[in-house]
Amino acid sequence: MEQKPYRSVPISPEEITPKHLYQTRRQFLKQMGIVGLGAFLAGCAPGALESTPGTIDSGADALGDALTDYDAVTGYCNFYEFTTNKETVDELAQDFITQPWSVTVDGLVENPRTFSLDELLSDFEQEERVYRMRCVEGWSMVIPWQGFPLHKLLEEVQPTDEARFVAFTSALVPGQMENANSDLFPFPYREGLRLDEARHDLTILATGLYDEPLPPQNGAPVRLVVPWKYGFKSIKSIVRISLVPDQPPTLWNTIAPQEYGFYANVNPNVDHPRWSQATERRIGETGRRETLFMNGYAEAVGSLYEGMDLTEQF
Ligand SMILES: Nc1nc2c(c(=O)[nH]1)N[C@H]1C(S)=C(S)[C@@H](COP(=O)(O)O)O[C@H]1N2
Ligand SMILES: [Mo]
Repeated sequence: MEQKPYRSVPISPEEITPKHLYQTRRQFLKQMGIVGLGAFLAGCAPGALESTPGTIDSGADALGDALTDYDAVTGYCNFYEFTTNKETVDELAQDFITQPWSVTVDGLVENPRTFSLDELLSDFEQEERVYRMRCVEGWSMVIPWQGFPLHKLLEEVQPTDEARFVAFTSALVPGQMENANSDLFPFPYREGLRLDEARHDLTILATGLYDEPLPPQNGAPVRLVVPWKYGFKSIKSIVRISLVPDQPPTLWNTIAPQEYGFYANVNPNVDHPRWSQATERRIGETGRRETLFMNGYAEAVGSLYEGMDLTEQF
């Protein structure tokens, strides 16, 4: 069961470890032979998944999969508002202005509210979550995020009984994003979740990765992470979260509904019309791995989809 074991790691914005310090610390742990121990335990001991959740310090996720290198996590990105070239997003996004920033939460809620970034960082305890990320294109990573469960934000605004879905919108800043006026993509980027998916404890708003504030290319200053769904659901640089009665339109589902379903749960048995989803390339590894149903989180989230035909509602 992967829903409960994540321990809370309170991080105040002042305490964020600069990357070089973090790397020094990891080097030290490595020399001590400590890095990888968590992975070893998780791999061997039955029941270890409960007692040994993935952490940055263990260098692995709850299945014992090694963290993807910082340079790959931040250097190989999808952020189409800037470019469709994964390897130059970091350069093109480096001057993206993320301060001041605010996220408006509105729609079917008792207490509509606009949260400043500072409020998101200080009003919600920041936790560490090490998650696998599986892109619909067939590559994957293991990323240590910092952030907080979306349900904590939803508790603040109190969705009404009519609220059934949550619609998310990314920032769109023409002066700063090269593709902002692209004819190919109807930006702003939009995504959505069913309310029960949004309230699941695995669903987080991420504000950092590898113990540093989110780099622009990874969706600074705040982005969604839904680890059991294809990466495109994990919308970046969010400015608006609206509670709505009906399934909201989303960018990929609007452009190509046969290729990108609204649910987009990772599923090795449902192929993309143009390629198989049975295997994936873990960045940093050679060869391919089997793709896990619900990206390996089925035990935690499977009950959300009881009674649904996942090949029809993909
Ligand atoms: N606003 C916005 N969010 C986005 C995207 C995007 O192009 N624009 N790409 C998505 C896709 S396809 C993936 S796989 C993930 C990639 O996140 P990462 O680059 O931080 O690994 O972000 C998702 N969120
Ligand atoms: Mo993706």
